[in-house]
Amino acid sequence: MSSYFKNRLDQLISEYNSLITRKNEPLPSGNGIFERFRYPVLTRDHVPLFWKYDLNEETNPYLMERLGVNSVFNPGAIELDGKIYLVARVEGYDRKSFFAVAESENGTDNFRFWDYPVIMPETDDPDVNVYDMRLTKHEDGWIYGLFCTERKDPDAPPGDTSSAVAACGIARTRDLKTWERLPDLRTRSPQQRNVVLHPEFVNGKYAFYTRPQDGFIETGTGGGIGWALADDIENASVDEEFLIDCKEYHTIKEVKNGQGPAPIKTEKGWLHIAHGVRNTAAGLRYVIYAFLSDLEHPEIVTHRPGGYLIAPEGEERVGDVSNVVFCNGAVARANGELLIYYASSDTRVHVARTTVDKMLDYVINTPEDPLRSYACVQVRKELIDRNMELIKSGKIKLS
Ligand code: M1P
Repeated sequence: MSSYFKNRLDQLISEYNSLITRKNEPLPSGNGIFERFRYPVLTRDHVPLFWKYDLNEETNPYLMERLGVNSVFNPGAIELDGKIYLVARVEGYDRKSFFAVAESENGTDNFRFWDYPVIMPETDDPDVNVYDMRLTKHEDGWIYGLFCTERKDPDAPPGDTSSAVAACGIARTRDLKTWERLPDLRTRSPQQRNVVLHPEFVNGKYAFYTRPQDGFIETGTGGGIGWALADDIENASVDEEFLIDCKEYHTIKEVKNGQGPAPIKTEKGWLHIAHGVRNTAAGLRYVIYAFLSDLEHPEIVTHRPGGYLIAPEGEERVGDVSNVVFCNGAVARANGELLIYYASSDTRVHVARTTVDKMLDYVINTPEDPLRSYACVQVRKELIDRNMELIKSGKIKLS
């Protein structure tokens, strides 16, 4: 082995090992709702060297990257036998995404990819791109992975090489290793993204959170979180789809929104984490929000805290698609801890740590968005009034 090759290999190995063994730590302060962590939990540098480099000096004397990885983001998340698994969206330099499993003992650091990415079978109509898997441990005993499958729009006019059709791909597994691909979900909407399987049967049927939209980018009359039931998962098809959480003028979800992970069952209802998109002069801004729905009727939203839960901050604001945070994976642990995995700017993955109890307090006690500046000031004034009483009575001293 030449000294050049050896030195370069040693350096790559040393950088990789220090990254995947680095301890993560919660950042001080925060807003009392959740805590951020100092480092992202998964980045493109977590991808094993042997996925990118040809390690044979004879065929790669310069030890070049042969198959670069552009980004690692938008993971589904699940806990199995006490370990946390992320099924991440890994995007090659060629812009195609694929899924890969990374595991960690504690869910906040030392995530390590398995040796091989997921080999996701295709249907008769091959996917061009697959991404954003939502994992659901369903009461039927399977673990389902629902994801976006994207293909070129067959009706695109000549010369249009970007129009695409997005649909919901469905696969199931017992171990995250072997995946059985089922037919894509059929709905009346021309496009679907951000489709999520509810963990329980509803009226004996499989229940889906959908995101109907008219175009690939433009949502048109769709764009909110929908709800639909299907008799069968092996040939899933829904007729009626109605919106349970709509996009709304001059809010964090003015342009569109979408369900995040499968909702979490709590004693007070189903806890949902979702993303909302608004327009700005600098382009779209994606934030993460939360809401609660009824235990018996998951399609009925009972609490809608106003505004966002997580918005991009600091380095999170910059990346391939800047000013984006997006969540499609969360894990509620037996000790009450809730780990929310979110990606920033379509580039890397972070964790926010909270508890189910804190989130219930948040969704139940945060005022709804009253939708007008005057009404928002009234809500804030009521808060100030209540606090002023505490301050004036001496029960709270601010200095
Ligand atoms: O680029 C931001 C996000 O855009 C899409 O989300 P939505 O369908 O709500 O617009 C998805 O492609 C998602 O992967 C991406 O993070």
